[in-house]
Amino acid sequence: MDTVMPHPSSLALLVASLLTGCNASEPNSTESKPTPSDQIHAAEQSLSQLSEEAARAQWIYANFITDDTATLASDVGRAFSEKAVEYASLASTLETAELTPIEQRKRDLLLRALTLPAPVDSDKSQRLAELSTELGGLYGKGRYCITPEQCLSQPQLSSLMATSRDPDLLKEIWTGWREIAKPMRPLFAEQVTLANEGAQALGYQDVGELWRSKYDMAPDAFPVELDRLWGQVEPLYEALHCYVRGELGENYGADVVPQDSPIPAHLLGNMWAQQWGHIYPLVAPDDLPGPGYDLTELLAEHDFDEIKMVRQAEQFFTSLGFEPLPDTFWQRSLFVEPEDRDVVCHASAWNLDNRDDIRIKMCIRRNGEDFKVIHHELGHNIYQRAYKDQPFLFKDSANDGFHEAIGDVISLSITPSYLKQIGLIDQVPPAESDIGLLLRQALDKVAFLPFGLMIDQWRWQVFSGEISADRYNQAWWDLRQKYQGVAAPVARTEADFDPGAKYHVPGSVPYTRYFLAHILQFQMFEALCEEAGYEGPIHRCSLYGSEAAGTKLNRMLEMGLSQPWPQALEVVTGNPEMSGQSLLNYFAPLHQWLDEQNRASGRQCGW
Ligand code: X8Z
Ligand code: ZN
Repeated sequence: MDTVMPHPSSLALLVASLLTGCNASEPNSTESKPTPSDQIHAAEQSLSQLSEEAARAQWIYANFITDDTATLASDVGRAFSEKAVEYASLASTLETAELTPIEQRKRDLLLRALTLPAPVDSDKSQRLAELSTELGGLYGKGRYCITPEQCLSQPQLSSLMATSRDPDLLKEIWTGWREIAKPMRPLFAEQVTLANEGAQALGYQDVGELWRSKYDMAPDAFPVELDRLWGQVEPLYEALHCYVRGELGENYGADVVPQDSPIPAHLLGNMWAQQWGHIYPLVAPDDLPGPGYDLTELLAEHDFDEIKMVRQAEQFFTSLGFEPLPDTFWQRSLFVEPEDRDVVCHASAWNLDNRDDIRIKMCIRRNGEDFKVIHHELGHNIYQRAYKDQPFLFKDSANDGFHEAIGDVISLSITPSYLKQIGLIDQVPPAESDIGLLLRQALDKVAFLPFGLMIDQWRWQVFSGEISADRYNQAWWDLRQKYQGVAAPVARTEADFDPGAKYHVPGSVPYTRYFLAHILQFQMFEALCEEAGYEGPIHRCSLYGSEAAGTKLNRMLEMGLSQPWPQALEVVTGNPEMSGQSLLNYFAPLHQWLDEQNRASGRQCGW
């Protein structure tokens, strides 16, 4: 959602669209022509000043969705995007031989900073801005009414998906939520056409190629790299899928969960079947010694309200040596879903002034899932604050997967020993319970992998025209089946627009970042555990209290986007390559156990 509704955790990308023709460097001024170096510098200064205004307009809209705030956000978005395109064009003409290496990197960043570039035609540019704002608003305002009196918001519906075991109710909620997306379809199709026009004017084949160009490698090499990573972890996913389908079949019956077909998507405890942790009690064998506690229940028993949950997460970061969050964080964040207005509830982290005005915006539910999401969001904030002294164009993560990984590295540390240290449990469960803990973790982290991959596989093909507008939904479910092995529980048609029911599609937030984050977080976690002096099975490690790990992590965070990502990764892991091996190490005992279970039950895996 960058140009109009910037993804807040990558503010630099958003505000790259704020580049203005600052007087000293007007591109078409003929007298005393500024040097390329001056132009980069002027652009950066200008950006830095204007970013605050942009972020505030977006913050207000996302916290108070009305026609008026939509118009204001859209106007600001349009202005940004037009300027960004103007400056990206300028950057492409700059004589690179005259630039220092740092300036060359900044020039390259200007060229690829946008997410949805505005077309040159001003009517079209205005329309693109309106479309992006409207799509974001449709998602934020989305409700499903289970009775005429009871209309539920997205977080409320997600709670039901997590806790209900009634397949009919689950199916109703699953289908009902997707009604919000139907009106998005023509708007989305128009957005694709206009943004592609903008991307082509900048020399990209389409928006997908622009998105793939942001990883310090040729855009064509990036999908190959993704295939390599997915190939490493795919066998583990297939073993988990096989096991879960078998157990769900035992629970719901083979008529509801056929054992040779994809799993019906409404039975996995999550609106999008992207993380399956909520069905742990359903799929864990009765005789498996599990964790012996449930994080949601622990939080309730210890009177954790929304603020206390955030305080506890903050305390994890301070235990690593990071500064406490500023007072303004507590005064200005949104923690609780307001009853009297529409907000974008999907959790996000913001930096409003590119310095210390960091905030989160989240409709926190008092459960274990949101406790982890809070750590995820604070990871964004801590990163933003760590790179605040970088020049403006380097105020971002090494690549977008890094931004998404940091808070998750911390929440991997929410182990039994950590919960004991902070007084939530009295005893650390014995080693025999590790399989239960790992299963619980894999249902979230391993199940997510193909979902993290397929969303942009779909979008890249949409942008390239390979998927035309009359096949949006069919192609979506083809990819859901291919990667995840899940299927819609009711027949879908092209009157539906199921991709629109996932926040990041109407929000125009690229999604491959989350796949990368799920690989990277295990690499970083493994390396930081070693730095902390931890010895033992990696899934039992907690970084809590390790200033050594915090110091090393911070060294990478403060680099921001100043170096290509392999150099940043090397600072923490000693290895400049992404690898699924750490994730495999973490889950190795579970992988073996899943294979044994599947073999013993004579299950036919695959779909
Ligand atoms: O969108 C998010 C974060 C905000 S950046 C809450 N996540 C993805 C999602 O919810 O779909 C985190 C994991 C995946
Ligand atoms: Zn995030």
